[in-house]
Amino acid sequence: MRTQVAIIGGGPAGLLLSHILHRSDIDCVVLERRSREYVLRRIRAGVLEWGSVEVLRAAGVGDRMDREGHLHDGTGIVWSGSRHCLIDTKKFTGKPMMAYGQTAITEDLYAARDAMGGVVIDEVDDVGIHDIDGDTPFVTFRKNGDEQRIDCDYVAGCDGFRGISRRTIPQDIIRIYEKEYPFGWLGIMSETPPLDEIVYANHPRGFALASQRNPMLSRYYIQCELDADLKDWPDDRFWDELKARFPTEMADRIVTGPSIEKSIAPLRSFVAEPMSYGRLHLAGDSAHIVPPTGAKGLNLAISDVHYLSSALIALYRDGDAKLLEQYSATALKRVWGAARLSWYLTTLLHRFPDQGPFDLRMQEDELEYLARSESAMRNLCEQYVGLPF
Ligand code: RFL
Ligand code: PHB
Repeated sequence: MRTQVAIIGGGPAGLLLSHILHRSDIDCVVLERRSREYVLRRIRAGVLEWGSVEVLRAAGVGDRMDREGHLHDGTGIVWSGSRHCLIDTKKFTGKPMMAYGQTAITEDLYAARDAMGGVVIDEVDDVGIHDIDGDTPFVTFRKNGDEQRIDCDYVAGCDGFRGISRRTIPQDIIRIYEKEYPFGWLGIMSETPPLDEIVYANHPRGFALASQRNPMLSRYYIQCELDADLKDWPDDRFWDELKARFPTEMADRIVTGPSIEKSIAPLRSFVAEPMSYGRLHLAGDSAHIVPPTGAKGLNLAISDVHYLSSALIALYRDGDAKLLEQYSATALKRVWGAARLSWYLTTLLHRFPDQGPFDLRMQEDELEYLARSESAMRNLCEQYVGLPF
Protein backbone atom coordinates (compact mmCIF):
# COMPACT_ATOMS: atom_id res chain seq x y z
CA MET A 1 0.00 0.00 0.00
CA ARG A 2 1.08 3.59 -0.51
CA THR A 3 -0.36 6.74 1.02
CA GLN A 4 0.76 10.30 1.69
CA VAL A 5 0.18 10.36 5.46
CA ALA A 6 0.03 7.19 7.58
CA ILE A 7 -1.87 7.96 10.79
CA ILE A 8 -1.31 5.71 13.80
CA GLY A 9 -4.31 5.73 16.14
CA GLY A 10 -8.04 6.17 15.46
CA GLY A 11 -9.03 8.21 18.52
CA PRO A 12 -10.25 11.80 18.14
CA ALA A 13 -6.82 13.13 17.06
CA GLY A 14 -6.23 10.51 14.32
CA LEU A 15 -9.80 10.56 12.99
CA LEU A 16 -10.01 14.36 12.87
CA LEU A 17 -6.61 14.66 11.19
CA SER A 18 -7.54 12.10 8.54
CA HIS A 19 -10.85 13.83 7.90
CA ILE A 20 -9.34 17.32 7.48
CA LEU A 21 -6.53 16.02 5.24
CA HIS A 22 -8.91 13.98 3.07
CA ARG A 23 -11.11 17.06 2.59
CA SER A 24 -8.00 18.76 1.14
CA ASP A 25 -7.34 15.79 -1.18
CA ILE A 26 -4.42 14.49 0.86
CA ASP A 27 -4.40 10.72 0.90
CA CYS A 28 -4.15 9.04 4.30
CA VAL A 29 -4.74 5.75 6.09
CA VAL A 30 -5.61 5.38 9.79
CA LEU A 31 -4.34 2.31 11.67
CA GLU A 32 -6.20 1.58 14.94
CA ARG A 33 -5.28 -1.18 17.38
CA ARG A 34 -8.77 -1.65 18.86
CA SER A 35 -12.10 -2.49 17.25
CA ARG A 36 -14.36 0.40 16.28
CA GLU A 37 -16.92 -0.76 18.88
CA TYR A 38 -14.26 -0.55 21.60
CA VAL A 39 -13.17 2.96 20.57
CA LEU A 40 -16.80 4.12 20.53
CA ARG A 41 -17.47 2.67 24.00
CA ARG A 42 -14.67 4.69 25.66
CA ILE A 43 -16.03 7.47 27.84
CA ARG A 44 -13.73 10.42 28.41
CA ALA A 45 -13.89 14.15 27.85
CA GLY A 46 -16.98 16.31 27.97
CA VAL A 47 -16.09 19.98 27.69
CA LEU A 48 -15.01 21.81 24.53
CA GLU A 49 -13.31 25.17 24.19
CA TRP A 50 -14.71 27.59 21.63
CA GLY A 51 -11.62 27.10 19.44
CA SER A 52 -12.34 23.36 19.31
CA VAL A 53 -15.99 24.02 18.43
CA GLU A 54 -14.83 26.16 15.50
CA VAL A 55 -12.30 23.56 14.28
CA LEU A 56 -14.98 20.83 14.33
CA ARG A 57 -17.44 23.07 12.49
CA ALA A 58 -14.85 24.02 9.86
CA ALA A 59 -14.11 20.31 9.34
CA GLY A 60 -17.81 19.72 8.58
CA VAL A 61 -18.43 17.66 11.74
CA GLY A 62 -20.21 20.27 13.86
CA ASP A 63 -23.89 19.75 12.96
CA ARG A 64 -24.84 17.28 15.69
CA MET A 65 -22.67 19.14 18.22
CA ASP A 66 -24.56 22.35 17.42
CA ARG A 67 -27.92 20.53 17.76
CA GLU A 68 -27.23 18.41 20.84
CA GLY A 69 -24.33 20.08 22.67
CA HIS A 70 -25.06 22.27 25.67
CA LEU A 71 -23.63 25.79 25.62
CA HIS A 72 -22.84 27.19 29.05
CA ASP A 73 -21.20 30.37 30.33
CA GLY A 74 -18.43 28.61 32.22
CA THR A 75 -17.71 26.29 35.12
CA GLY A 76 -18.58 26.86 38.79
CA ILE A 77 -16.33 26.26 41.80
CA VAL A 78 -17.70 25.60 45.32
CA TRP A 79 -15.73 25.44 48.60
CA SER A 80 -16.05 25.93 52.36
CA GLY A 81 -19.62 24.65 52.41
CA SER A 82 -21.30 27.56 50.67
CA ARG A 83 -18.70 29.72 48.87
CA HIS A 84 -19.18 29.83 45.12
CA CYS A 85 -17.66 31.48 42.05
CA LEU A 86 -18.02 31.01 38.29
CA ILE A 87 -15.18 30.70 35.78
CA ASP A 88 -17.36 32.89 33.57
CA THR A 89 -15.65 32.61 30.19
CA LYS A 90 -18.67 34.16 28.47
CA LYS A 91 -18.46 37.34 30.58
CA PHE A 92 -14.68 37.76 30.52
CA THR A 93 -13.76 36.49 27.05
CA GLY A 94 -17.04 36.65 25.15
CA LYS A 95 -16.82 32.90 24.48
CA PRO A 96 -18.99 30.20 26.04
CA MET A 97 -17.96 26.57 26.62
CA MET A 98 -19.68 23.58 25.00
CA ALA A 99 -20.63 20.39 26.85
CA TYR A 100 -20.47 17.65 24.20
CA GLY A 101 -18.98 14.25 24.87
CA GLN A 102 -15.86 12.79 23.31
CA THR A 103 -17.87 9.63 22.60
CA ALA A 104 -20.29 11.66 20.45
CA ILE A 105 -17.41 13.44 18.67
CA THR A 106 -15.81 10.08 17.88
CA GLU A 107 -19.15 8.80 16.52
CA ASP A 108 -19.50 11.93 14.36
CA LEU A 109 -15.94 11.51 13.03
CA TYR A 110 -16.41 7.82 12.18
CA ALA A 111 -19.69 8.68 10.39
CA ALA A 112 -17.95 11.47 8.43
CA ARG A 113 -15.02 9.17 7.55
CA ASP A 114 -17.43 6.49 6.30
CA ALA A 115 -19.43 9.02 4.25
CA MET A 116 -16.26 10.14 2.41
CA GLY A 117 -14.85 6.62 2.00
CA GLY A 118 -11.96 7.34 4.39
CA VAL A 119 -9.69 4.37 5.12
CA VAL A 120 -9.61 3.36 8.81
CA ILE A 121 -8.14 -0.10 9.38
CA ASP A 122 -9.02 -1.30 12.86
CA GLU A 123 -7.84 -4.25 14.95
CA VAL A 124 -4.26 -4.01 13.68
CA ASP A 125 -1.36 -5.49 15.69
CA ASP A 126 2.37 -4.82 15.96
CA VAL A 127 2.43 -1.44 14.25
CA GLY A 128 6.04 -0.46 13.51
CA ILE A 129 7.38 2.85 12.14
CA HIS A 130 10.52 2.61 9.98
CA ASP A 131 13.11 4.91 8.33
CA ILE A 132 11.49 7.93 9.90
CA ASP A 133 14.72 9.95 9.66
CA GLY A 134 15.02 9.32 5.90
CA ASP A 135 12.90 10.43 2.91
CA THR A 136 11.02 7.16 2.40
CA PRO A 137 9.44 6.13 5.71
CA PHE A 138 7.11 3.16 5.96
CA VAL A 139 4.81 1.57 8.48
CA THR A 140 4.31 -2.14 9.04
CA PHE A 141 1.46 -3.89 10.86
CA ARG A 142 -0.43 -7.17 11.07
CA LYS A 143 -4.10 -7.50 10.23
CA ASN A 144 -5.77 -10.91 10.69
CA GLY A 145 -2.29 -12.38 11.09
CA ASP A 146 -0.99 -11.05 7.72
CA GLU A 147 2.02 -8.73 7.74
CA GLN A 148 1.38 -5.56 5.69
CA ARG A 149 3.38 -2.49 4.73
CA ILE A 150 2.39 1.10 3.91
CA ASP A 151 4.92 3.39 2.22
CA CYS A 152 4.25 7.04 2.95
CA ASP A 153 5.62 10.59 2.97
CA TYR A 154 4.83 11.33 6.64
CA VAL A 155 3.68 9.49 9.75
CA ALA A 156 1.29 11.13 12.24
CA GLY A 157 1.58 9.59 15.72
CA CYS A 158 -1.95 9.92 17.16
CA ASP A 159 -1.84 6.73 19.22
CA GLY A 160 -2.38 8.15 22.68
CA PHE A 161 -0.21 8.00 25.80
CA ARG A 162 0.47 4.25 25.59
CA GLY A 163 1.11 4.18 21.83
CA ILE A 164 4.33 3.32 20.03
CA SER A 165 4.91 6.51 18.01
CA ARG A 166 6.56 8.58 20.76
CA ARG A 167 8.87 5.66 21.57
CA THR A 168 10.19 5.77 17.98
CA ILE A 169 11.96 9.06 18.76
CA PRO A 170 15.54 8.27 19.90
CA GLN A 171 16.26 8.53 23.62
CA ASP A 172 18.99 11.11 23.11
CA ILE A 173 16.57 13.43 21.24
CA ILE A 174 13.36 13.21 23.27
CA ARG A 175 12.96 15.08 26.57
CA ILE A 176 10.21 14.03 28.98
CA TYR A 177 8.69 16.31 31.63
CA GLU A 178 6.42 14.44 34.01
CA LYS A 179 4.51 14.79 37.26
CA GLU A 180 2.30 12.16 38.87
CA TYR A 181 -0.34 13.23 41.38
CA PRO A 182 -1.00 11.13 44.49
CA PHE A 183 -4.68 10.45 43.64
CA GLY A 184 -7.05 9.49 40.83
CA TRP A 185 -10.57 10.31 39.66
CA LEU A 186 -13.39 7.81 40.04
CA GLY A 187 -16.01 8.68 37.41
CA ILE A 188 -19.52 7.45 36.74
CA MET A 189 -22.07 7.96 34.01
CA SER A 190 -25.76 7.68 34.85
CA GLU A 191 -28.95 8.10 32.89
CA THR A 192 -30.27 10.82 35.18
CA PRO A 193 -30.88 14.55 34.55
CA PRO A 194 -27.66 16.48 35.35
CA LEU A 195 -27.36 19.70 37.35
CA ASP A 196 -27.80 22.78 35.11
CA GLU A 197 -24.20 23.82 35.66
CA ILE A 198 -20.77 22.13 35.54
CA VAL A 199 -19.23 22.49 39.02
CA TYR A 200 -15.87 21.67 40.63
CA ALA A 201 -15.92 21.17 44.44
CA ASN A 202 -12.99 21.66 46.81
CA HIS A 203 -13.95 19.77 49.98
CA PRO A 204 -12.11 18.35 53.02
CA ARG A 205 -13.14 14.83 51.82
CA GLY A 206 -11.56 15.53 48.41
CA PHE A 207 -12.36 17.04 45.02
CA ALA A 208 -15.65 16.36 43.21
CA LEU A 209 -17.06 17.35 39.82
CA ALA A 210 -20.61 17.46 38.48
CA SER A 211 -20.79 17.37 34.69
CA GLN A 212 -23.13 16.31 31.94
CA ARG A 213 -23.51 14.84 28.46
CA ASN A 214 -27.16 15.52 27.59
CA PRO A 215 -30.47 16.23 29.38
CA MET A 216 -30.72 12.59 30.50
CA LEU A 217 -27.04 11.72 30.93
CA SER A 218 -24.93 12.88 33.88
CA ARG A 219 -21.20 12.52 34.46
CA TYR A 220 -19.77 12.82 37.98
CA TYR A 221 -16.27 12.37 39.40
CA ILE A 222 -14.73 12.18 42.86
CA GLN A 223 -11.08 12.28 43.84
CA CYS A 224 -10.06 8.79 45.03
CA GLU A 225 -7.01 6.93 46.32
CA LEU A 226 -4.54 5.81 43.65
CA ASP A 227 -5.10 2.17 44.63
CA ALA A 228 -8.91 2.47 44.78
CA ASP A 229 -10.71 -0.61 43.51
CA LEU A 230 -14.01 -0.37 41.59
CA LYS A 231 -15.44 -3.31 43.49
CA ASP A 232 -15.21 -1.26 46.70
CA TRP A 233 -17.33 1.46 45.09
CA PRO A 234 -20.91 0.24 44.61
CA ASP A 235 -23.23 2.98 43.32
CA ASP A 236 -24.72 3.80 46.74
CA ARG A 237 -21.28 4.50 48.21
CA PHE A 238 -20.38 6.69 45.22
CA TRP A 239 -23.55 8.78 45.48
CA ASP A 240 -23.17 9.24 49.25
CA GLU A 241 -19.56 10.35 48.85
CA LEU A 242 -20.37 12.66 45.93
CA LYS A 243 -23.21 14.37 47.79
CA ALA A 244 -21.06 14.76 50.91
CA ARG A 245 -18.61 16.86 48.87
CA PHE A 246 -21.16 19.38 47.51
CA PRO A 247 -23.03 22.06 49.49
CA THR A 248 -26.34 20.66 50.82
CA GLU A 249 -28.42 22.83 48.51
CA MET A 250 -26.60 21.37 45.47
CA ALA A 251 -26.39 17.82 46.83
CA ASP A 252 -30.18 17.84 47.26
CA ARG A 253 -30.58 18.59 43.55
CA ILE A 254 -28.35 15.69 42.38
CA VAL A 255 -30.59 12.98 40.92
CA THR A 256 -29.11 9.53 41.55
CA GLY A 257 -29.68 6.30 39.65
CA PRO A 258 -27.83 3.18 38.50
CA SER A 259 -24.43 3.85 36.91
CA ILE A 260 -24.00 2.70 33.30
CA GLU A 261 -20.21 3.12 33.44
CA LYS A 262 -17.69 3.47 36.23
CA SER A 263 -13.94 3.88 35.89
CA ILE A 264 -10.82 5.13 37.66
CA ALA A 265 -8.14 7.30 36.02
CA PRO A 266 -4.84 8.30 37.65
CA LEU A 267 -3.85 11.97 37.27
CA ARG A 268 -0.63 12.90 35.54
CA SER A 269 1.07 15.79 33.74
CA PHE A 270 3.39 14.70 30.93
CA VAL A 271 4.99 16.59 28.04
CA ALA A 272 7.38 15.12 25.45
CA GLU A 273 9.60 17.48 23.44
CA PRO A 274 10.02 17.76 20.51
CA MET A 275 6.74 16.64 18.96
CA SER A 276 8.43 16.04 15.58
CA TYR A 277 11.33 13.83 14.59
CA GLY A 278 12.27 13.37 10.94
CA ARG A 279 9.02 12.59 9.14
CA LEU A 280 7.13 11.66 12.31
CA HIS A 281 4.83 14.22 13.93
CA LEU A 282 3.01 13.50 17.21
CA ALA A 283 -0.44 14.89 18.01
CA GLY A 284 -2.68 14.59 21.09
CA ASP A 285 -2.10 12.31 24.08
CA SER A 286 0.83 10.57 22.34
CA ALA A 287 2.87 13.71 23.10
CA HIS A 288 1.24 15.10 26.24
CA ILE A 289 -1.16 14.29 29.06
CA VAL A 290 -2.75 16.80 31.40
CA PRO A 291 -4.78 16.00 34.53
CA PRO A 292 -8.48 16.37 33.58
CA THR A 293 -9.05 19.31 35.99
CA GLY A 294 -9.40 22.10 33.43
CA ALA A 295 -10.76 19.85 30.65
CA LYS A 296 -7.84 20.46 28.35
CA GLY A 297 -6.71 17.02 26.97
CA LEU A 298 -9.13 16.64 24.07
CA ASN A 299 -8.94 20.35 23.32
CA LEU A 300 -5.16 20.09 22.99
CA ALA A 301 -5.53 17.07 20.69
CA ILE A 302 -7.83 19.21 18.51
CA SER A 303 -5.44 22.20 18.48
CA ASP A 304 -2.47 19.94 17.59
CA VAL A 305 -4.50 18.54 14.70
CA HIS A 306 -5.40 22.05 13.60
CA TYR A 307 -1.70 23.03 13.42
CA LEU A 308 -0.54 19.75 11.87
CA SER A 309 -3.25 19.63 9.22
CA SER A 310 -2.65 23.28 8.28
CA ALA A 311 1.07 22.55 7.93
CA LEU A 312 0.55 19.46 5.76
CA ILE A 313 -1.98 21.29 3.59
CA ALA A 314 0.46 24.22 3.09
CA LEU A 315 3.15 21.72 2.10
CA TYR A 316 1.10 19.64 -0.35
CA ARG A 317 -0.88 22.56 -1.81
CA ASP A 318 1.73 25.33 -1.94
CA GLY A 319 5.02 23.44 -1.51
CA ASP A 320 5.59 25.50 1.65
CA ALA A 321 7.37 23.43 4.33
CA LYS A 322 7.76 26.26 6.87
CA LEU A 323 4.68 25.45 9.00
CA LEU A 324 5.64 21.78 9.19
CA GLU A 325 9.17 22.66 10.31
CA GLN A 326 7.66 24.87 13.01
CA TYR A 327 4.88 22.42 14.00
CA SER A 328 6.48 21.13 17.20
CA ALA A 329 7.42 24.59 18.50
CA THR A 330 4.00 26.05 17.60
CA ALA A 331 2.01 23.23 19.19
CA LEU A 332 4.20 23.10 22.32
CA LYS A 333 3.51 26.76 23.19
CA ARG A 334 -0.16 25.97 23.59
CA VAL A 335 0.58 22.61 25.26
CA TRP A 336 2.65 24.24 28.02
CA GLY A 337 -0.06 26.85 28.62
CA ALA A 338 -2.64 24.10 29.12
CA ALA A 339 -0.23 22.00 31.21
CA ARG A 340 0.25 24.97 33.54
CA LEU A 341 -3.49 25.68 33.84
CA SER A 342 -4.31 22.00 34.50
CA TRP A 343 -1.56 21.77 37.15
CA TYR A 344 -2.80 25.02 38.78
CA LEU A 345 -6.45 23.89 38.95
CA THR A 346 -5.44 20.41 40.14
CA THR A 347 -3.35 21.95 42.93
CA LEU A 348 -6.11 24.42 43.83
CA LEU A 349 -9.00 21.97 43.96
CA HIS A 350 -7.68 18.65 45.35
CA ARG A 351 -6.67 17.43 48.79
CA PHE A 352 -3.05 16.25 48.86
CA PRO A 353 -1.82 13.72 51.45
CA ASP A 354 1.00 15.99 52.68
CA GLN A 355 -1.07 19.22 52.95
CA GLY A 356 -0.80 21.04 56.27
CA PRO A 357 -3.04 23.78 57.70
CA PHE A 358 -0.97 26.45 55.93
CA ASP A 359 -1.46 24.80 52.49
CA LEU A 360 -5.21 24.58 53.11
CA ARG A 361 -5.36 28.29 53.96
CA MET A 362 -3.44 29.05 50.76
CA GLN A 363 -6.03 27.13 48.70
CA GLU A 364 -8.89 28.87 50.47
CA ASP A 365 -7.35 32.30 50.08
CA GLU A 366 -6.67 31.71 46.39
CA LEU A 367 -10.33 30.73 45.91
CA GLU A 368 -11.48 33.83 47.81
CA TYR A 369 -9.18 35.93 45.62
CA LEU A 370 -10.77 34.48 42.47
CA ALA A 371 -14.24 35.21 43.86
CA ARG A 372 -13.30 38.77 44.85
CA SER A 373 -11.03 40.02 42.09
CA GLU A 374 -12.30 40.55 38.57
CA SER A 375 -8.73 40.69 37.25
CA ALA A 376 -7.84 37.34 38.88
CA MET A 377 -10.96 35.77 37.38
CA ARG A 378 -10.37 37.34 33.99
CA ASN A 379 -6.88 35.89 34.02
CA LEU A 380 -8.23 32.38 34.82
CA CYS A 381 -11.00 32.68 32.20
CA GLU A 382 -8.51 33.64 29.51
CA GLN A 383 -6.69 30.34 30.09
CA TYR A 384 -9.74 28.16 30.79
CA VAL A 385 -11.38 29.19 27.52
CA GLY A 386 -8.21 28.14 25.68
CA LEU A 387 -5.35 30.19 24.28
CA PRO A 388 -5.93 31.51 20.74
CA PHE A 389 -4.66 29.32 17.89
P1 RFL B 1 -6.73 8.63 22.44
O1 RFL B 1 -8.15 9.02 22.63
O2 RFL B 1 -6.06 7.87 23.55
O3 RFL B 1 -6.65 7.79 21.09
C1 RFL B 1 -5.49 7.08 20.71
C2 RFL B 1 -5.90 5.91 19.87
O4 RFL B 1 -4.73 5.20 19.44
C3 RFL B 1 -4.95 3.81 19.57
N1 RFL B 1 -3.64 3.13 19.72
C4 RFL B 1 -3.02 2.49 18.70
N2 RFL B 1 -3.37 2.28 17.43
C5 RFL B 1 -2.48 1.58 16.64
N3 RFL B 1 -1.32 1.08 17.11
C6 RFL B 1 -0.92 1.26 18.37
N4 RFL B 1 0.23 0.78 18.82
C7 RFL B 1 -1.79 2.00 19.24
N5 RFL B 1 -1.74 2.36 20.54
C8 RFL B 1 -2.86 3.05 20.81
C9 RFL B 1 -5.85 3.68 20.80
O5 RFL B 1 -6.59 2.46 20.80
C10 RFL B 1 -6.76 4.90 20.64
O6 RFL B 1 -7.91 4.62 19.90
O7 RFL B 1 -5.81 9.91 22.14
P2 RFL B 1 -6.14 11.25 21.30
O8 RFL B 1 -6.82 10.92 20.00
O9 RFL B 1 -4.89 12.01 21.33
O10 RFL B 1 -7.25 12.01 22.18
C11 RFL B 1 -6.95 12.53 23.45
C12 RFL B 1 -8.17 12.49 24.37
O11 RFL B 1 -8.72 11.19 24.34
C13 RFL B 1 -7.83 12.90 25.83
O12 RFL B 1 -6.90 13.94 25.86
C14 RFL B 1 -9.08 13.35 26.61
O13 RFL B 1 -10.00 12.31 26.77
C15 RFL B 1 -8.68 13.89 28.01
N6 RFL B 1 -9.83 14.24 28.83
C16 RFL B 1 -10.50 15.44 28.65
N7 RFL B 1 -10.11 16.30 27.68
C17 RFL B 1 -10.81 17.46 27.45
O14 RFL B 1 -10.41 18.24 26.58
N8 RFL B 1 -11.94 17.78 28.17
C18 RFL B 1 -12.41 16.97 29.15
O15 RFL B 1 -13.45 17.26 29.73
C19 RFL B 1 -11.66 15.77 29.47
N9 RFL B 1 -12.06 14.92 30.43
C20 RFL B 1 -10.28 13.36 29.83
C21 RFL B 1 -11.39 13.74 30.64
C22 RFL B 1 -9.65 12.12 30.05
C23 RFL B 1 -10.09 11.28 31.05
N10 RFL B 1 -9.43 10.03 31.23
C24 RFL B 1 -10.11 8.79 31.26
C25 RFL B 1 -8.02 9.97 31.15
C26 RFL B 1 -11.85 12.91 31.64
C27 RFL B 1 -11.17 11.70 31.88
C28 RFL B 1 -11.69 10.86 33.03
C1 PHB C 1 -16.36 15.72 31.87
O1 PHB C 1 -17.51 16.12 31.64
O2 PHB C 1 -16.03 14.54 31.66
C2 PHB C 1 -15.37 16.70 32.40
C3 PHB C 1 -15.72 18.03 32.63
C4 PHB C 1 -14.78 18.92 33.14
C5 PHB C 1 -13.50 18.47 33.39
C6 PHB C 1 -13.14 17.14 33.15
C7 PHB C 1 -14.08 16.26 32.65
O3 PHB C 1 -12.57 19.33 33.89
